[in-house]
Amino acid sequence: MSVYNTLSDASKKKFAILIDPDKPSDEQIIEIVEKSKVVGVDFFFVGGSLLTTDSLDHCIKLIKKHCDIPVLIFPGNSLQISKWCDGFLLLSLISGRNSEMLIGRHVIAAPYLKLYGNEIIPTGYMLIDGGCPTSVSYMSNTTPIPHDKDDIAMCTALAGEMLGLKIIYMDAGSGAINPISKEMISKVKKTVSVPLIVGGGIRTPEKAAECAKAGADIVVIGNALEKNTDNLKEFAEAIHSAIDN
Ligand code: 1GP
Repeated sequence: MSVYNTLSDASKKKFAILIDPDKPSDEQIIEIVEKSKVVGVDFFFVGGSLLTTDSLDHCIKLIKKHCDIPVLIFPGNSLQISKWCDGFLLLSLISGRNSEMLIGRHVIAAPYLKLYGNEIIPTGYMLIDGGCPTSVSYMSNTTPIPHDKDDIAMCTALAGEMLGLKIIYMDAGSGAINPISKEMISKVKKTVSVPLIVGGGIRTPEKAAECAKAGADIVVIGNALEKNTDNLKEFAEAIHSAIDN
């Protein structure tokens, strides 16, 4: 089964853990992987707005050595490419108006992605204002969609789907103060037919459940599990048991 087919399987909500390969030690990665196997985490997303070490390959190989959970690259820039991943979220930053993020970086990455034979998932990536400047808004030099402008989010997602993008990722940015509102998630979900990923600033299982119930097909948790994996099981249960409101 392709990674995209797994992402699009609407029979249950999915739980993705974001790992910034710069941050955790090998022991921390192994701990999170072992716990993830027990509770049925669906995906690992690996990447970051800015990597300062040469650890992407190592991180992916370490995860894959310890589990069969698909590892997708969630790239912060065109250097974040690896032949070891199971899938690659080829992000077009459709909430912004920076042509480098819409097509420029893709031109640079495309021959390497072809060489490595990665499964490509064309992704409409939408930044939503999370109440504070985030690394991704600064590094991408784009303005996020305002937190309460549901109509802009809906039309942006719709345009992305019409352009042929296969998945929409709405992100308040890692460490956002305010996660994306359930109203916006719900309206975007009703507007598009492609799968919807939601992440950024989700710190509790209750909030994760709220996002999933509002319509997120895949909920991404990063920071909240980075240093403390105690409630990984609760996150998994909250997401996996959610059904659309
Ligand atoms: C950011 O959606 C991810 O791209 C995860 O965000 O680290 O805030 O959970 P957090």
